[in-house]
Amino acid sequence: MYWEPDKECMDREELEQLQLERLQSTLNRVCAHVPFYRRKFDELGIAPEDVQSLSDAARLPFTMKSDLRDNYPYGMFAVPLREVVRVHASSGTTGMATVVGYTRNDLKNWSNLVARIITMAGVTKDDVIQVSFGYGMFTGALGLHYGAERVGASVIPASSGNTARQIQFMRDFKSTALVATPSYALLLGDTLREMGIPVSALSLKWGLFGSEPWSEAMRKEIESKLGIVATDNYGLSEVMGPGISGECLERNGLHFNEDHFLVEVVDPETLAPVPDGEVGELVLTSLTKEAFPVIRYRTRDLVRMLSGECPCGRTGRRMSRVLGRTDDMLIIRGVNVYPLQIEHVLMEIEGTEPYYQIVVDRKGAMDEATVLVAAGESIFFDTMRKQKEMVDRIRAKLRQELGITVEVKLVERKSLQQFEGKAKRVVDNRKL
Ligand code: DLL
Repeated sequence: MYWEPDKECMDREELEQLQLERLQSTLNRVCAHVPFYRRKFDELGIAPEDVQSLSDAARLPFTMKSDLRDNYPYGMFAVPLREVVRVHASSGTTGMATVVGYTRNDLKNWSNLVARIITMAGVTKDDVIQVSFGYGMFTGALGLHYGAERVGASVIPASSGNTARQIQFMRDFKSTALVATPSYALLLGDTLREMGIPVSALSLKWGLFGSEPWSEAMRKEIESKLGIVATDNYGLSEVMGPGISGECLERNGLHFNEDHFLVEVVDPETLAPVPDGEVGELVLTSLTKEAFPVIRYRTRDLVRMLSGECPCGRTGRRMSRVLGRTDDMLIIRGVNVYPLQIEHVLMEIEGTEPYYQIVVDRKGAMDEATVLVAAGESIFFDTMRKQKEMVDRIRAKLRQELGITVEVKLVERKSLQQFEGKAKRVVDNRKL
């Protein structure tokens, strides 16, 4: 049920007092040990002791990904390297990677927070948990791995790739829980079918998915293909990795581990706070991290804070699933488009599969977008007329949802690039 009930169900007033104390000590730590923060605080004319309430946090400087890059590799560390026992790096798909570090104590907190997420998703020490994230610099695999060991589950460090072998592990080792990206979970489900293995041959019960955006419809698809209950969990390497927030089995939003993170949602343009229920950029401050504390880190992730209590009894506030990223918004002929909007449309259309890619080009002064959609095999045996009908239907729905016309091409799933980790949904040739 709970991993640490006294923390997860803490009285709000008590929690906020704890947050304030921890915030103050974090501010002291960064001002004493991280020149970047000392300079920022000086520029703004604030000192750690000026922060006397949680609302004072709004006066603190923001931290951006570019700040981490400018201080590559160790400039943002608040402890000497001798005290760092682990280093991770973010994928660095755009430019230089960012490097993060953990002290022994940070690792202890991290595995504990992941243990909370795992427990709230239904997994116990009786489960066999297969971690199908790529092991390496990515925080996902080792993060979930140590959290699961902490819970006492039997961990299978399968890593990602070799999909047929993953399924063999699942079957032979009787895995009851799967950890992966949602897109890889879907691929595992489809591969299972192709191999002619019924879901009943597996022992899977739970799926813990995260690290990329996915829709509610995608959840249903994965659940039916793998015969599991699937939950969403969220995190980012710059702030810790997985373990920042996760869904309980009520599945009505992701609970934050607020005793370790101060949560804000701001308007990405004005940086002013947005009220609960409205979409804004998630901003996080670490409250207990020793090696790599971050103050008001702008995650670029767009979320809504949910109000009301959760029947599970946890008092940690909840966020909606991630609705998009401020930097994966495409501007096509002046209109804002999020890849997740396209997923929503495709999931509603019978005969398509939730594998897709958006290719954007510029012809002269004009943007042209093509959505490549995987269609079930049967459509390719149909008449041209039937295929065209389907393309027209998708195009019309996309026009309705996005407000612009895009080209649609039906392709076989295998002709689309397959991903074992985070799926790359957008190919923007305008930036090349
Ligand atoms: O993806 C940490 C993680 C690993 C979280 C495993 C959950 C499970 P990064 O590689 O640094 O860290 O990528 C962080 O991935 O800013 C989001 O844009 C996205 N992301 C992470 N979790 C979710 C989620 C890990 N549940 C970036 N839904 C974040 C949507 C997510 N997007």
